[in-house]
Amino acid sequence: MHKTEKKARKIIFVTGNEGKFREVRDILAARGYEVIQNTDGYPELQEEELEPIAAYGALWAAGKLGMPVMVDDSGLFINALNGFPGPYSAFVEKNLGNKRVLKIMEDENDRSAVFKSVIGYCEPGAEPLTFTGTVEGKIAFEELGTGGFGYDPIFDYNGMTFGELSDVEKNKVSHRRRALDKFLEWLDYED
Ligand code: ITT
Repeated sequence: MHKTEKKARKIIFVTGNEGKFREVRDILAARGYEVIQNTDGYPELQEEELEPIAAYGALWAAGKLGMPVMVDDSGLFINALNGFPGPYSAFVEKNLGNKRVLKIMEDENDRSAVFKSVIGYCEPGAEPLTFTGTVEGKIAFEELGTGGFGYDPIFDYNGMTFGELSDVEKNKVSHRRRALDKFLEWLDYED
């Protein structure tokens, strides 16, 4: 069965985040996959690591929809804050926002941070798989740029924030791109 699914080269992506969807759609389109957004959501486990959250979400959504699905659980891990906001990134973005994060970081000399994206993929009745991508950068001192979404304006990668990059430029180097490269390697191998 999953051979037929693969040949259709359509992938259901369960996410309510338009920014993630846009990036995943563009990256996978370039490799011949059509990504269809599903906004039904899934329960997010409370875990310190993103992998079990993505794995459970994909398993749950595949069971509910009865078809292969992917999810993307991601987060920003700031070293000076012991990895905060990490798995709480969505909550922090919604309730504090970039300005408050910058405020917390005001007196920190160690600005290093890691963006992480974990793609969870599951076919009904099978075990979920995860593919992890990371990118290292620095927390900027102010919000810069209007591109991307979420934490992009405060994540400095080699002297420019992700918010200052076009989607095309961000998609060449991002944590999401790196996770999707691993996912694509697996998908293409399975074909
Ligand atoms: P779904 O769970 O519906 O996919 P979400 O926005 O709740 O969407 P997460 O639980 O994975 O997603 O939370 C990740 C948070 O980190 C969220 O606030 C995102 O906006 C932010 N984030 C993830 N990837 C990002 C990126 O590439 N650039 C900037 N912020 C990002």
